[in-house]
Amino acid sequence: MDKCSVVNELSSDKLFGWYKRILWYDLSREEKKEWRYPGEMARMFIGGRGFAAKIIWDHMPAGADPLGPENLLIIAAGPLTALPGPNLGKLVVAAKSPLTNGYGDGNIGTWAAVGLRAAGWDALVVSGVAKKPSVLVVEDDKAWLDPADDLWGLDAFTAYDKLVEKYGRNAGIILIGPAGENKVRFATIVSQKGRSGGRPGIGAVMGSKKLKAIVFKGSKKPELYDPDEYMKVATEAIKAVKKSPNYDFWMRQGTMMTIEWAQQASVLPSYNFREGVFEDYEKIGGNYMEKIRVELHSCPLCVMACGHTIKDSEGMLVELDYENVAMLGSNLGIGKLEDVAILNRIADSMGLDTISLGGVLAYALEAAERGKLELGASWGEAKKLAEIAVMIAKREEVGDLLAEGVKRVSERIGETWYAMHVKGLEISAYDCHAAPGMALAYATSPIGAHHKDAWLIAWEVQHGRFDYGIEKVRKLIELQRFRGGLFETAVGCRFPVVETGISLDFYVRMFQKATGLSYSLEDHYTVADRIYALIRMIWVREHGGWSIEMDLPPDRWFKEPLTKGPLKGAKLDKDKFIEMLKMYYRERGWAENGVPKPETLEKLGLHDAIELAKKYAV
Ligand code: PTT
Repeated sequence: MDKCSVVNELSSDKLFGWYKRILWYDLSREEKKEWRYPGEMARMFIGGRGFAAKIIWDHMPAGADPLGPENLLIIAAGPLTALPGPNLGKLVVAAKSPLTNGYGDGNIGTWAAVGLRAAGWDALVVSGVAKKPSVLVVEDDKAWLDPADDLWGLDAFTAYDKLVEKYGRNAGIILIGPAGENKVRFATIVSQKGRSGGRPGIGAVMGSKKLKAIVFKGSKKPELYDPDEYMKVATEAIKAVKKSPNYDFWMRQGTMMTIEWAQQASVLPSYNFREGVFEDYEKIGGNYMEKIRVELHSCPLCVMACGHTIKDSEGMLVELDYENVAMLGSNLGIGKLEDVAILNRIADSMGLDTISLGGVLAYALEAAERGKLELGASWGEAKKLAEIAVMIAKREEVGDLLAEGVKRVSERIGETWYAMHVKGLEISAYDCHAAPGMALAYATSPIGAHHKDAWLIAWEVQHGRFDYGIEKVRKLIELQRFRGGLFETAVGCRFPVVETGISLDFYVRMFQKATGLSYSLEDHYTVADRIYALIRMIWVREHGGWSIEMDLPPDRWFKEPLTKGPLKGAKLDKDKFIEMLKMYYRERGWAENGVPKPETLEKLGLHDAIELAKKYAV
């Protein structure tokens, strides 16, 4: 296979940690290009989400069909990805979302992160549509398509085994299941039978391009600025994780410990987010999981594995997480962990996002209860719901409607006030009747209602549930800056910091020693602010303007109080919430309608977004 043609050499300045090259593969033409991007791009956007946003802004035509050839599927690493250190085996997957029509991304732990870096690329951008089902193989400087006729239609577990058999155990593989092939709007990209990323339908984008899988292999290593000092800091960081007082409990329960905590805090979503407590929480909780746990799975390079597995009611091994169990358990009224695990397994093998699946099934159950939809299942009926989950992945019968996601289904049915989403992305597993700060986190997340950018809920529970003040807004922005900024750009897992409590300074220092750039935490925060503003401008461009309504959480939390638990009677106050949202805009230097002000963009160096901001910021 030929080397790629080099299309751009804009800057010769030396950078460590990055390869300074991005592979661009056009599926329609079966053509590959090596893009040597300017050093300025690395300095301003670092990598991962930063690169994805910059590439979408610069290269995707406005109004592109998210399921058409113009959409760009971006797989991006950062300068820390796949280096030794706590949990750096992660990748950002991004595209314009078919669920929200805005910017979408996800973060997946996978050997493909190691493979992409070993192949010597900082990112892969895929455009066009393949003529037939294909596997894109990237091996060092080479890239080519292999036919995937024998894989198309297979579930993601069977297909993964076949891919490993063909490309070898040292290949890093990401793939889609039938849901991605059938363009279910909340299909994800999956890996290693239990890792999943790209909640806003990034798997559907991959399916629309007729790509069943991407395989990465290689033999390269990025040159680091000071490898010895880097190793010292990374080793120190690993030791700090293992010494953390939280480490032992984490290793016993991982994210599953959150079920009991959420019940206590009245934020465990139940019955389509009607309530924050669930009568059978102990039967789906971390303590119960610990008793029946089989083995522990992890992402590559992980020092605090979170993939606790159990056997489901059909005897199959399934990896569980808090979000999966809350959304497919309490939110559907299912109080048996082994049954919840069946739904979790179907989601993983079909390539459906568990959070959105739980959200759309709960919405459908409620709509059926209200006589608005024929579903053939009721709350708690795990077996029937599992059958519907498969129908969603295959787009069969009622599954074809539900495959459109909560927003579209609710608009078609004409009942939107209990449709639990923001901007079209289903809400993850924290009820916000009594959590205005977490509701604000959902409202302002750059991809729609996801907790990844700001898990404000734990802080909020400790610091005043019913407060709508500036302190909460500032805390939210701080979390967005390091969770949605540093970890999504350097690209690594945030768990060492947010779960074992090691200092962010380790990552700041690892970044310095790897890249030679003396960025402080404040500098990383500026990068994060830049990326947030740019992503907001992508949304503005795609939606032809913006209004505050587009940042509001669902009506249910404003209209209908909790009827159970210690916070019975609680609901959000809409006027106060809107005031808090406006505070958030002001803190970010955005206008009253949520569009970044031209002077803010100027300050952040986003000069080519200023004209659009002038048009829409009011
Ligand atoms: C993530 C979202 C989450 S967040 C969970 S559980 W979590 C759900 N997991 C799913 C799954 O599993 N299968 C499935 N079919 N769909 C799923 N959808 C949901 O997706 C593993 C961990 C977790 S477990 C979390 S919080 C952290 N997320 C990180 C992040 O976002 N960024 C980052 N830098 N580090 C993170 N570390 C943690 O990683 P999305 P993963 Mg992720 C089976 O994918 O789109 O970002 O949505 O995927 O590699 O499995 O993350 O209580």
